[in-house]
Amino acid sequence: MNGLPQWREPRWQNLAVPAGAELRLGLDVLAEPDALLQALRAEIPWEQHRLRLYGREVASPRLSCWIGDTDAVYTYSRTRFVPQPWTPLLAALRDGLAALTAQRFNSVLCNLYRDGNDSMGLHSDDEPELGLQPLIASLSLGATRRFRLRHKRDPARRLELELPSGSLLVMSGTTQQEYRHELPKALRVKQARVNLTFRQVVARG
Ligand SMILES: O=C(O)CCC(=O)C(=O)O
Repeated sequence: MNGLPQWREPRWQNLAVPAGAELRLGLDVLAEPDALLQALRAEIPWEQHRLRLYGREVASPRLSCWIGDTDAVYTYSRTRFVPQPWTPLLAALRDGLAALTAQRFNSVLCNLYRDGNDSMGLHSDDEPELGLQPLIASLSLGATRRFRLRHKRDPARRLELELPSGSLLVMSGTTQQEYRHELPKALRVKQARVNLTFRQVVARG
């Protein structure tokens, strides 16, 4: 890949979205997603975060990095993350996504799933510093992985999606208030995947 990411007109999918969730899935939003993944693997200062689960500290099953404006401090899993500075590629992606979604983003949580053993457990992005109805723009690069959404109280309201390389999932409205989401392990998957969730932190965490 030469230089900055090249955007394409998204192909928006028709999704049978359960009540209370607002989701849009755009396919092929980037010209060279796999080359972009390689560039981001090299450019981002990946870390293995420590998470607190059931009173124990465990190593997160993926590599991550919280990047953003200096005041976009974010707390999740009872850990406070001070942002790393924007890299050139992430700043270009942020600006492209702002144009595509008509929303400003001051931060991005980057996750690197090295293969299908890496995962993210069921959670919602409902931290107070994201505001009541956050719009989260989630870009996926590399291996196709399954994404699951489950209502917090009604087990009948659920959705499973495949997120291919170069796809953009936009979550908004009451999705985070009403639903949890996860990226389960997929042991047959040997390739890496990078996921970038662009967010707007509205108050200090
Ligand atoms: O990797 C994914 O698609 C999910 C990421 C996610 O749930 C998050 O960053 O909150």
